[in-house]
Amino acid sequence: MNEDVLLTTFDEKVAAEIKIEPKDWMPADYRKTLIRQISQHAHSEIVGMLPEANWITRAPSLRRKATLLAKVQDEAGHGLYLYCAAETLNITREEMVSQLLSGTAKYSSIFNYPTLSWADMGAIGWLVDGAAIMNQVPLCRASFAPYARAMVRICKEESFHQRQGYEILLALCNGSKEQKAMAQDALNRWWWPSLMMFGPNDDASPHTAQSMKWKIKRFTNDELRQKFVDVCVPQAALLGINIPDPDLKWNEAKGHYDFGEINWDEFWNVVKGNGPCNRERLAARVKAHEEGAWVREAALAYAHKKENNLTGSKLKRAYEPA
Ligand code: BYC
Repeated sequence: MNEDVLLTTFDEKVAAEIKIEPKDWMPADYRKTLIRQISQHAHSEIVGMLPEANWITRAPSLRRKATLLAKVQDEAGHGLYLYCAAETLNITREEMVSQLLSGTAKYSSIFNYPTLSWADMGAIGWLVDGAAIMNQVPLCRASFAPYARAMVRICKEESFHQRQGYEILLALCNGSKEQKAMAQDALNRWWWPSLMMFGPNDDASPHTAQSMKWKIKRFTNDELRQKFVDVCVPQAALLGINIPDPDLKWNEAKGHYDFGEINWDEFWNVVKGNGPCNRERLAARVKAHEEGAWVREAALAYAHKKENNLTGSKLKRAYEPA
């Protein structure tokens, strides 16, 4: 079939909300955009394990430890579903991982900030997972089927993560003066980086317009950021702590909260690799990859052995009398 016909069929499917499967024809740039977004998303899940893993051994109770452990493990699972979804687009896991480890692939800016107190586990669950849900629920309707399918399960788990974080903060805010101050300090440090998770403003976002046309993204970065601010304000009020933004106020005419200007210099600085923890995060991933080499080799050796055994038993069966 000629390329124009294929493109028309593709556009019609997207317009009719028919999902694109890996074996369907797709424009080269659609494939490229998906590989970029899904692999960066997968890397974010994997690197995102590090700031919270930092607190597993220091969780204040066995219940909190078990919950945090389960949450961090869920993030690993999310990374794996996403790498699998990206692999259907004709890129290997090895290629993606090597892009992450060499620093050529991005991952979410948020994971380049340090986790300084136990309250940060609460703030990450509430704000970081909360922002992730806001961004990811619409991705369950992404036009590329394997991405959309992966997002359904991920979102269910993220919603549990968000609640465990909020519950940590609720406990701290109903605790001693010092505990409440810890919660406030965590909100002060995580609020702005959480808003940055949604990416640059729409007028500075090179990919949004096309990704919206392709129905990969269903809302723009600014639309999602606004929804996030709107849901967080009453949640902060319930906790009794203050969002660190003097410009935050209800705008009756818009039916939304106005909020202050994000520090975009800080955002781009972190994205370019110069945030407080970028080097530490990459070094941790490189170390884990190197130390895990024997596991990969053992798994491969086992797979080969099993393959040969299977061939052997099939051969044996073939010669057995009926
Ligand atoms: N950090 O044109 P734009 C999670 C890059 S949650 C770093 O708007 P797009 C988790 C962008 O990649 C976090 N880089 O791009 C939660 C692009 O650079 P390239 C992960 C960012 O793709 C809790 C450039 O800036 N979530 O996993 O249309 C615990 C221009 O941006 C950021 C996802 O990945 C950022 N914050 O929109 C553990 C969700 N923002 O590629 C884990 C899926 C932008 O041209 N991804 N950039 O070099 C998306 O929805 C979209 O990719 C984004 C950006 C909204 C993030």
